[in-house]
Amino acid sequence: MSDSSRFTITAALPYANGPIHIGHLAGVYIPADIFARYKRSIGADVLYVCGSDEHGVPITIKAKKNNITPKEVIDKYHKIIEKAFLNFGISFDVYDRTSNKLHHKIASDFFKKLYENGDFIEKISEEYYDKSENTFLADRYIKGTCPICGYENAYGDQCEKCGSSLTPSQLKNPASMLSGGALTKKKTKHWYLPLDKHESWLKNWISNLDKKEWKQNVLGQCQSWLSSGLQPRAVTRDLDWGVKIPIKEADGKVLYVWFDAPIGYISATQAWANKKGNKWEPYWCDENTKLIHFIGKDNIVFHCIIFPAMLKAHGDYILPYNVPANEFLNLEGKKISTSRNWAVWLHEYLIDFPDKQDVLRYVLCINAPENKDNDFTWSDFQARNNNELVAILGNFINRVFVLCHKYWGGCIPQKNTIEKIDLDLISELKSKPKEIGNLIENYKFRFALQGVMDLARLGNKYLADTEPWKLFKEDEGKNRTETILNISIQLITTLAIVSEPFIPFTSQKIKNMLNIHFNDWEYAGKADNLNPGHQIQKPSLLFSRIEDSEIANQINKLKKN
Ligand code: B3M
Ligand code: ZN
Repeated sequence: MSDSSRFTITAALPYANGPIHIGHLAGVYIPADIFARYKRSIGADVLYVCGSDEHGVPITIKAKKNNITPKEVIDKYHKIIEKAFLNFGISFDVYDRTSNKLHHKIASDFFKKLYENGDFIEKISEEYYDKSENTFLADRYIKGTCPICGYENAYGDQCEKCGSSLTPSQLKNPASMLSGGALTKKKTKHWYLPLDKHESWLKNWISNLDKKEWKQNVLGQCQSWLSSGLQPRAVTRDLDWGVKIPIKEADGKVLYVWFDAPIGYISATQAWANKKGNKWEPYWCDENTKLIHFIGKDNIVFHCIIFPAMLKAHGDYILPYNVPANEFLNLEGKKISTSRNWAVWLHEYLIDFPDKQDVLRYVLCINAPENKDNDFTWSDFQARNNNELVAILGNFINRVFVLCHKYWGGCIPQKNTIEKIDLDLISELKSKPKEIGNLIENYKFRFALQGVMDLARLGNKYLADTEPWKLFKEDEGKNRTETILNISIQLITTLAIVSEPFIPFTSQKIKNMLNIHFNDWEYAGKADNLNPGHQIQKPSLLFSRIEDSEIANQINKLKKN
């Protein structure tokens, strides 16, 4: 079952203005990681790309608040974020940053090409200006009420509640984030991407039949924008932090962060290629490559409308094949909030649970906000760990290893006469990996992970039904015991492979215990991967119980904020 196709998988570039929390992980990075790991294991050519988004107003606001430079902000958080991803086993092929020279050049050349093609329109308009600060107020420097949904804390470029993409002048009751006071207006010239001119091909493209596998929530948002009519959108800003605009009359202006950030996927790919001595073009210019953007729902318009319009205008690049956006994760019934510190930060989680990366990966996947907003609670986290990872997966594997060591010194026994109950298990063993793979292909990661756990459940049931520890005492029974344990070990081998996309640290531990070095999906489901006589290691602990006191501790910590 080898897959020769090529996938460029991107995960939204996090703003380097703060650390990463569980909402980021659940919404974007874990799903993308599962997809990338699975595709690698079926033999596809995968490039999993990400990096820090280091421009835009979120960065300069943070700098101002802390009385440091934007550069100090990004250097600090880029490191923290990169490390958190690494610690959680997010398997990026490259984690770049948009402050890199190469990115500035690529983004600036991208703009230049569109400019020279005449793909922009130029307009002089009156924009909000803060006299006391002597600066224009773009994007997140302005907050106000969303004209679409009425949310009171919408930004000048976007409402995070309903996802609408906005301009500052659309906001009701706009206020400056800098002085908080009244706003004046001042004339300025900007370059606009005429999205209205792209509307008709975008409509066609979105409603195209082979887009059927797009998620409903994503299609729904796209259709609603397209049906209300697209407007030209400014891609330049009067700011001094960002990618400088490569034309004379735009002195003192930079690219809008949402113009340069998605180009960051391309520059990260080029940075990777330069480092490895590989070609980058196959990942962005080959029609057969599938470009998949993993994002949160607030980024849909940028990845399904604005970036495709930019790519199309440029002409050298493929368009996204799919944009599987997730909804939001809440925490203990409330919206995760950085400003109110209502969040579980990854670097803090690791201090309290240093060896439980996979537990968090597991819980965030099995409960992921795939089709609707979902809630993370510490009590659910504890229950999933104790009742599922410990009691089902860990327990099954441990029992089999203990019996193999007790009866045969860790040597895999042979298979003897096969009975119906064995055949039933073998047939489930054969079919499940295909089911799990199909679910992953369709971005149904929760169901896929349930499929993995179902396999472990089947293993436990098989042991409970056959009771090999009772049989070993009789002569006849010895033969049966051998067969049952041989099949159980084969099942564990499959579990090691199919669990890898979800809980890679555990998968590696199981493979170490089994003394195996392969991870190809094609071996999953086989009942004869390991030969009789193959020596396995003593079992080590895969999961451990989480006590009530540890959970109470986490809840107290949250409530203190
Ligand atoms: N940094 C927005 C966000 O974190 C943005 C994503 C960029 S992806 C090109 O929501
Ligand atoms: Zn809104």
